[in-house]
Amino acid sequence: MTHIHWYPGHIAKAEKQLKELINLVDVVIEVIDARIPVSSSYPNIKKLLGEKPRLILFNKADLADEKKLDFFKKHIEKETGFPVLKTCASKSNDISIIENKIAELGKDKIDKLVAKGLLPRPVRVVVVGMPNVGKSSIINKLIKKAKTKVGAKAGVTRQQQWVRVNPKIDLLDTPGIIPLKQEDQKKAKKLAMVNSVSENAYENEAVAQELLNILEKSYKENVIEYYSLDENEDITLEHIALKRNWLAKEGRADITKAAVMVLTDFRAGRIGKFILDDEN
Ligand SMILES: Nc1nc2c(ncn2[C@@H]2O[C@H](COP(=O)(O)OP(=O)(O)O)[C@@H](O)[C@H]2O)c(=O)[nH]1
Ligand SMILES: [Mg+2]
Repeated sequence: MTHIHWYPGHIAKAEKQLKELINLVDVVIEVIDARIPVSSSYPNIKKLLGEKPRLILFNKADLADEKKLDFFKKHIEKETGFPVLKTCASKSNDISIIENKIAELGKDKIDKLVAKGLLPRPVRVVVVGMPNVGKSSIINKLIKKAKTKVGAKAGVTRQQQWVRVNPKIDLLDTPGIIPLKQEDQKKAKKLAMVNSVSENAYENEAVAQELLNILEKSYKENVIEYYSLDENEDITLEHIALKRNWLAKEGRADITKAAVMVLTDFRAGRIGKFILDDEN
């Protein structure tokens, strides 16, 4: 099995940047890929946020196994004490629910300011998450209606802008990217499956076969049906390639092509709606 590798220097820098962004806000929106609700969450987030409230979004819910997703929603709400919303940033219009939750989560902070004799101000928010989970899509939806750029505030050193989403919410227009750590290879592979890891960091064949192994456990029927496989044969890239007549040299199965196709089909939700994390 190939190892997924990336660079500690980048991680330290990314963590520092993330911390700086979080220091600027009252509420953090953590975007999670609904297909891997545990593997795309950030283990260090509690430490990073301290007392700061968090809104958790299970994004790409349109690609996830709905039943299992409801299990994870309940589980994570109970574990964290924070609300979880299922979202589909590429389509639906659940934005007002997100806005209401943000205002609700930030209310305490604003009340405290007022109690100290300060003027009330909008709740400040940042969107964070691993690569490709839909952070920019969420930000775009939130700021679509909002035309006013509030402009730079003290402490914003880079090119981030505050955008007034509504009178109660100011959003940073740049997301915080959660760095990937390589100590947990199982998790790293699942992140690769959902395209959250740079393609240079892994080999398609290994990741695609691992994906098939996971699907075989919980969603065997979907894979057999989609690729018209024989029930009594193992679900392998080779088997899929032969069934589809993807052949390489000397009539051998084209594993390389099968790997690309399996990952592409899975990511587009063509094989079915799945969750790759275990419920326990
Ligand atoms: N099916 C589906 N695709 C989504 C959803 N949200 C985002 N995407 C797609 O996922 C890809 C990455 O989204 P993006 O917002 O750029 O992610 P970011 O890297 O976290 O900023 C894009 O192709 C989006 O169109 C969603 O809820 N469902
Ligand atoms: Mg982005």
